[in-house]
Amino acid sequence: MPGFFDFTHAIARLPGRSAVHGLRDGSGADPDFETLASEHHVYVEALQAAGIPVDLLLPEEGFPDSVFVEDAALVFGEGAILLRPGAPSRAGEAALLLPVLERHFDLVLTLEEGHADGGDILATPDAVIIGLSHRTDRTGAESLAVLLSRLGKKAVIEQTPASILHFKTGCGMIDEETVLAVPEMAGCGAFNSLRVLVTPKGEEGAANILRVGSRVLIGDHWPKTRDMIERLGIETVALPVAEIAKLDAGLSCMSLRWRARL
Ligand code: CIR
Repeated sequence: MPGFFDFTHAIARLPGRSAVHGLRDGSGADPDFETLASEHHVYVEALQAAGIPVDLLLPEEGFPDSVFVEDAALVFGEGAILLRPGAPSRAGEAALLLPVLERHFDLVLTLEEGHADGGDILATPDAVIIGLSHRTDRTGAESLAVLLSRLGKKAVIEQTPASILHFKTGCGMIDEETVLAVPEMAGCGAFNSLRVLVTPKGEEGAANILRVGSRVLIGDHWPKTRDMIERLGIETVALPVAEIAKLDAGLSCMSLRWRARL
């Protein structure tokens, strides 16, 4: 029987040259475009190697952060939801995804009020956790919870620690019962029914892993976290993310993934 992470489809968007001007906290250096593009390429190949066909969209130069498709929509076998990204420069990104979502889904719902970024949404087998953050407000979270109920999903609203951009910047699912989390999020109430593994000291940046099929994709400079996951008997795939990380991004944000219903 297919498992929770056995996705059958993914959507990603090639980075445009403008991606180097994407949002970031603070005034860090721009990433190098060629390296960022190669990191994206390796990422898409890793999804394909996990058996997931990727619908690869063309770059959108007018939206530097549009390579991070996860933030503008939510996708499930039951249907898709167009979100309302909380950063003003990203507000138009949801509309860009509408055509591709309409190609893949019979049902596309739209968040009509407030703000919510997909990076703040962690889907677990029991519930969809919505993290309030600098990008996701209570109005957006509550409206989203209503839309999720139309897809048969239970939503739980939680707070993201103020120092963390998105809820999933600080956590990611390792398997159906286990979440990897940074220390500040380890006690999160929404993780009560999950086993929580905490990122080793100095490897907090590793938390945004991506489970696809039987593998966990992880940034390539987090050896202790990688060992911790492999000791559970789970295969890991280490990917280069140094340039993408300069834009406060990790592995989940570069794709939308779902399992189509038969
Ligand atoms: C932003 O600040 O919106 C982008 N530079 C990074 C978005 C990362 N998205 C994610 O973790 N889901």
